[in-house]
Amino acid sequence: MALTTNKAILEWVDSQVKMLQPDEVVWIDGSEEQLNALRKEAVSTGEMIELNQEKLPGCYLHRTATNDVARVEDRTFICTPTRKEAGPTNNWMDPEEMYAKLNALYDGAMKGRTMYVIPYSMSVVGSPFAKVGIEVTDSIYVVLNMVIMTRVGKNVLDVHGDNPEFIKGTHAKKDVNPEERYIVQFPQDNAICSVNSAYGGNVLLGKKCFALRIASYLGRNEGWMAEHMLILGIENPQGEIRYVTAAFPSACGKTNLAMLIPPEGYRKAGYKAWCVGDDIAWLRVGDDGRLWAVNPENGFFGVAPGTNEQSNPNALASTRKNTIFTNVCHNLDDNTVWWEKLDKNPPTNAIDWTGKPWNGSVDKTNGAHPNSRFTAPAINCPCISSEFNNPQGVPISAIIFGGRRAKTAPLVYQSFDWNHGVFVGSIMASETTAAAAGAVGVVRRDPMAMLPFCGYNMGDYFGHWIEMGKKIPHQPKIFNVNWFRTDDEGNFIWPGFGDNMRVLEWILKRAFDEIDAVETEIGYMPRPEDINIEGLDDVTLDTMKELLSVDKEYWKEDVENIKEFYAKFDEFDTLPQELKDQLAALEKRLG
Ligand code: GTP
Ligand code: SPV
Ligand code: MN
Repeated sequence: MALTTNKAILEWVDSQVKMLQPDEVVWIDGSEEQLNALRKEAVSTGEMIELNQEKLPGCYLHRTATNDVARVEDRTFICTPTRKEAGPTNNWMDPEEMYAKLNALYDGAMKGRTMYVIPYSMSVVGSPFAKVGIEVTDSIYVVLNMVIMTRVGKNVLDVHGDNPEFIKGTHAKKDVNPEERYIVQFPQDNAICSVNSAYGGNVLLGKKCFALRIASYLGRNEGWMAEHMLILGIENPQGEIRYVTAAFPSACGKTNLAMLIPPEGYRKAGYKAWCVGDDIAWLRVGDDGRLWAVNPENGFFGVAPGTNEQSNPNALASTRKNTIFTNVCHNLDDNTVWWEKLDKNPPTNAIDWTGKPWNGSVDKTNGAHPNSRFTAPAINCPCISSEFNNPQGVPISAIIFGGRRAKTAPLVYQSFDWNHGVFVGSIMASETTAAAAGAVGVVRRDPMAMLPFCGYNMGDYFGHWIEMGKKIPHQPKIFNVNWFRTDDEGNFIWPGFGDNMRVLEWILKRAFDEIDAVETEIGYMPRPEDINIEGLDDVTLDTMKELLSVDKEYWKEDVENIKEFYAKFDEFDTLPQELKDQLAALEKRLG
């Protein structure tokens, strides 16, 4: 039975039923009863495996098809009336042509199946900044993940009333044929279409498709920003909490930094860290002239491999109940889960992520897929911020960009000002990871970590950043970090994880004008002795000198590469003059 009398929603759901022709339509009201029935059904069909309910209460395992394990950027489209609006970095197709293609794929796609109608809110239900979406899907896995990742249920519709505005999301699993897989955004229509996938970012339409691609488009029109950023609060011994956001590309450390545990010396002194978000931030200028951030999500869709008691105990703790694991290794001995680097004892009697028997003591293959994930409720996180459900969000003092760079980028530097900071974000580059299908470890430019997520012309997106700067009387300072510098043997030099607190301390001091810096060609930098290395065994002042060194030859090479990247925007001439000037100034400083 429909859970609303909202005409616009009912009409749209009707149109979906006509097209997809499901046998049955079920509205998701968000009740535990209904969800429990769905869990039972998914277990009975083998879609999900119920894990050891003593060790992992409320936890389930799901395996996707082996060809459906990551976002598919080459099959992701922004369909705007003109190619110029989508810009040179997005795949584009004429909306009419794309709708025709999708309608053919969707025609009767749910025959013999049930269509679930998921009403959900991104951000706190009914808050002035929340936005409502309806996703229809034929996958229980999608329903149960959306319930964790967003705010789902009848109350969303009740609060929404007759409001005709909502984001339409259509997902049909079909037979997950990669040749006919499409992830499509129609920004002008507030519509998202996904077909032939059942994996994460491709099908949990509230996440990348809505909260980044569609929201970035809305943000530009409405004067706010949707960014691929974590939100973190650092509490000092005086009890004052200062907040930062950080944009790193997929699988480059957002969840880890967002849940950081300060090193022992800091904890003893009284420092604490609070997680507000680990992947997406919606940013607005507050009445007080500061930039405020909310996390529109309600859970974490985090990378499992590498998560352990040392690297990220808060993430691990978050996954101990009411969590869905996707494509991890199934330990048959005690019906639990395992992934690479969870501990040094891989199970010997297990099923790997592909569904085959696996023995960790002899098999050289991965037990878990490198992009295997956990979907965990945010409230599970021991360090979740008390502001997590504050509809106003938190005020941001620093914006941090970063990526995986073996050599070029130093551990940390600060931009000279806002526009230079936008430039620093626009020239971000990082080695690709398993979060997206395709080659891993190739350096590519990924401005603001938004290359796969910007819902319109990225040149205009840079322009929006510059315009926003003018509207923020108390601008956050902008920084760049690189946790991934390597030595000649390819080992990471910086210990990373909790020790990143040492770099955050410098960043926050700079944000509040509490410490001087060295002016260099690329920006302001700490003196090597300005980063606290007390208690670190393997890091000396010489290590810090190396981590903070800037090789001008690498940077001159980088400038050539940036020019090539920027040249992409010549076609529609959307690159702001401010960024062209910044690049020329950098080249001049490098000599
Ligand atoms: P998405 O969810 O894809 O957006 O990824 P993310 O940015 O949240 O990345 P996440 O924190 O899950 O980290 C991904 C990988 O980077 C994991 O394998 C981590 O172990 C590794 N990693 C994270 N932080 C650090 C760090 O400070 N140093 C090093 N060397 N590795 C790190
Ligand atoms: C990312 O790839 O940046 C993720 C995972 O956070 S997904 O939801 O698949 O996009
Ligand atoms: Mn992400």
